[in-house]
Amino acid sequence: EWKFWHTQPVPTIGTKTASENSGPVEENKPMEELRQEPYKLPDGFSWDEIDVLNEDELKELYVLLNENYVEDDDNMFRFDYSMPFLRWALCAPGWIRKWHAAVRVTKSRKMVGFISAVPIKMKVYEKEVPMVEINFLCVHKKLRLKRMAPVLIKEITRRVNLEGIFQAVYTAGVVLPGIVSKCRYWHRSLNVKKLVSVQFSHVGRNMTLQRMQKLYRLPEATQIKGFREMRHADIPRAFALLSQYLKKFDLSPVFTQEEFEYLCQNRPNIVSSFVVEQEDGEITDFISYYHLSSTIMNHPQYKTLNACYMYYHAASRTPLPELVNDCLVQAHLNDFDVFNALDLMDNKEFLEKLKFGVGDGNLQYYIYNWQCPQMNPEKVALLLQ
Ligand code: YNC
Ligand code: MG
Repeated sequence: EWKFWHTQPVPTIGTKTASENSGPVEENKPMEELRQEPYKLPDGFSWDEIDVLNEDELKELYVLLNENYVEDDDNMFRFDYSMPFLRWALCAPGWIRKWHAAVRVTKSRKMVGFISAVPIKMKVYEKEVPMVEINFLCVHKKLRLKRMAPVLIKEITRRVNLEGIFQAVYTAGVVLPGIVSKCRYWHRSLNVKKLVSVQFSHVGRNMTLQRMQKLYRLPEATQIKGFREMRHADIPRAFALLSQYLKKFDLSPVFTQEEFEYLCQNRPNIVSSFVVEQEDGEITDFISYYHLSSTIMNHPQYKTLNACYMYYHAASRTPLPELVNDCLVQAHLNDFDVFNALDLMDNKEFLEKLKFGVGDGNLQYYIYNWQCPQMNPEKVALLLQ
């Protein structure tokens, strides 16, 4: 149990940390003590820093993830991150190429493993800490359970430490030592017929498909006066709204306006963002979602589940359920099959009310090399892709 994780600076499973003891598990190492050579891979494999600005290399990463990345518990759906989406997620402000670490078969050059880091400043309780977010850890299906993942994790840690950063934030469906919070996904059906057909949803007892379709029907137009797509000129105000709102949480990013713009501006097929503009021109609310499809693995008719995920938001005037409902209307108009949201931030104010159903499985939030009390999902305000 935890043969690898027990060697890492994370609190052992089950330990409760008092808030006065919050802080690093181990001290930052001086530069001269850091390992200079990459960790050794099994014979026949080598490291490669991939260039995601290069279309061919990005395509290789796309294929690795499309065929081998995260699946649901029943192995029916697998994330299908698009190439532009991956480039967006991996090239957040401050990104460096060394942190896009791939493993290749030395002879054939086939890409069989990947892990990434991008910088992010985090607030954890009262402290602001420069960190990285770790994402897209993937080992080819044929190389599973051979202890390759610990090598990828140690190598990205080494490369991050060499840049002077000693903490990382990440999420995973699996339970590991060092949990900061346990969140859950909720799903709001938009295209009931397709969701039932691909067995994402089921027609319950005492239900019919028709009654279900009626239950989830949405208005054909948004309802809030002044609800519209976010434009470039709205960014300073939306940024101010979000920054203010994020302060009340215990785990939240601290963005610059540049980072906010990079992450939350409208990008076709990647991010959609909206604001509410009052009659006097004031921007009072902001909401966004990102586009992330899944491959439907064994269906004769449907190959892709068009899903979107609620991303950052900040409501100062419009009640949150109304704001999210207009977001659902938009997602439906844009042909998404399902709208997903986590139970973090103030999301419990709308989940049941807007007919979201709880998913199976949790999404755990972790911080590497940091101990602090665990928190409820309501205190978490970090959305990773
Ligand atoms: C996981 N998701 O417990 P023990 S999420 C972390 N995150 O270690 P092997 C994981 N650790 O128990 P496999 C993990 N999954 O012996 C497994 N582990 O201590 C641990 N799946 O390694 C596991 N992507 O190579 C065990 O297992 C050890 O071949 C076993 O590889 C695992 O991106 C994996 O779900 C996940 O591609 C690569 O199953 C593979 O199974 C796979 O024998 C499908 O590994 C895709 C998938 C994970 C998505 C994500 C966040 C990752 C965070 C990693 C931790 C980062 C730490 C911070 C580093 C920077 C620090 C600084 C500064
Ligand atoms: Mg392995």
